[in-house]
Amino acid sequence: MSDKQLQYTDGLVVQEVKPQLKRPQLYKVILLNDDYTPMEFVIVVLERFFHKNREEATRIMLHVHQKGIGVCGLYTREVAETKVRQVMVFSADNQHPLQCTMEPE
Ligand code: TYC
Repeated sequence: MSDKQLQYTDGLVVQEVKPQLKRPQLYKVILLNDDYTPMEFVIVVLERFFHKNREEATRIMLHVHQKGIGVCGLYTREVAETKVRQVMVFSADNQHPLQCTMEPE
């Protein structure tokens, strides 16, 4: 999307303009491993807030369990912030220490 574009007015080429669309910065929403949150709870988090099916949720949960960290999905900033908040509130409400954070892609 970095090519210059020609802008047309009344059928005449009048000027070169910058492309008007920019892709938004995306953020990785990240889950962190801990020793206490039940595996089943993490799978439910991935199903409920990240719309993963059980198979994909299980794969991501096991990746985080084994590697210590893992990506749940890529989102624009405000969507990512909402997901992080939803996971943190849901975990605290259920007395689990599960940590969720975000970082620029
Ligand atoms: N390590 C946890 C256990 O053994 C499971 C777990 C997986 C916790 C992923 C957090 O983000 C996490 N019960």
